[in-house]
Amino acid sequence: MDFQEKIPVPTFTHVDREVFMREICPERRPAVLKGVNLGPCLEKWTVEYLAQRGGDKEVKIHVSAVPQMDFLHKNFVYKTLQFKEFVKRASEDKHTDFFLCEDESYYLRSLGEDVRKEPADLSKQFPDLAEDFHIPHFFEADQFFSSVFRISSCGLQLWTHYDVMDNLLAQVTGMKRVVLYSPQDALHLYLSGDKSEVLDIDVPDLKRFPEFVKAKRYECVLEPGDVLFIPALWFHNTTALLFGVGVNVFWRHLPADSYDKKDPYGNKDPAAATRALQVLERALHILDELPADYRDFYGRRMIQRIQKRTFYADTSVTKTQEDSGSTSPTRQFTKPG
Ligand SMILES: O=C(O)CCC(=O)C(=O)O
Repeated sequence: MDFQEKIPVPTFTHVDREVFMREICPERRPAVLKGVNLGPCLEKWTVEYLAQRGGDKEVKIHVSAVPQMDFLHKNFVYKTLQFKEFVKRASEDKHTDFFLCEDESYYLRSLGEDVRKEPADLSKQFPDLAEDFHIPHFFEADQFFSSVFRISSCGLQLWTHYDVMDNLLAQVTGMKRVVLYSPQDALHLYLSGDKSEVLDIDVPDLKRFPEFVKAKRYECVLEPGDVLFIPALWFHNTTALLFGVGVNVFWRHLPADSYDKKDPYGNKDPAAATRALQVLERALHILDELPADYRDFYGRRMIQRIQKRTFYADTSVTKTQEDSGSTSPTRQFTKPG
């Protein structure tokens, strides 16, 4: 991995709600928080304890013959197991009971009761375990969106994706490598919806993905008790270095009505972004009325207009007198009246 420099994610200790809200959250950059009080889960959550307290609740899991899950070629299957059986299998390297092969990998991203409508909430789906996990209240109670179990076999790698809400990823047991990329590197990540098509981020196919080298790679290894702040829109790719249990907590940091109302995962684009993308599609259809050389010319002008109007700082665009409209992007946003 010598094509990209690894930038360490900064670590903070003794972070309380005030410090988080004043110094960390407004920076809109990932941060590893150490020493946050996560409750007795840190001592209690052994495989045996989890199996006993989580019991026979059925969970829908990802199962894959290889540890690197590939959403493009769907190299995994969805299966249902009782939580206690799932935890047992995820914690072992070789299985006597299996779906695909004896060394298959398991991953749980827990879901809400009605998976299409309700976000996951540990206190509803796993009340006996939820009481061991203290959610760090670094946001207002009414901003809370979901709390999600992330339980992975050793080696399990989850593809690079972004979510649209702020998120704390708490590592309770095990260790996890997390690689992050800034939203400003979106154009270097070969996106397909909310996911990057570059699956092997350590040995990428640079013939297919030449721009990937330009993406700045931020990296950290989470140990038990560590909490990673993943700001909305930051891309993240996780690899479990050991079997491990994590919980992530999403909250709405934009006004509640900015979000898609039918989004139990917290990964649908905000309503205004969806509308803007739909309008862009319409604009592109209108350009189809023109010959190719005109489409090219007006397409370039549209790109320039978008860059000037939306990018924080853009040194790659030559500023011209062409656009006399407001050009300074701002962190404030205006909601439609
Ligand atoms: O921990 C993981 O495996 C994935 C975490 C994740 O995707 C998230 O925190 O949004």
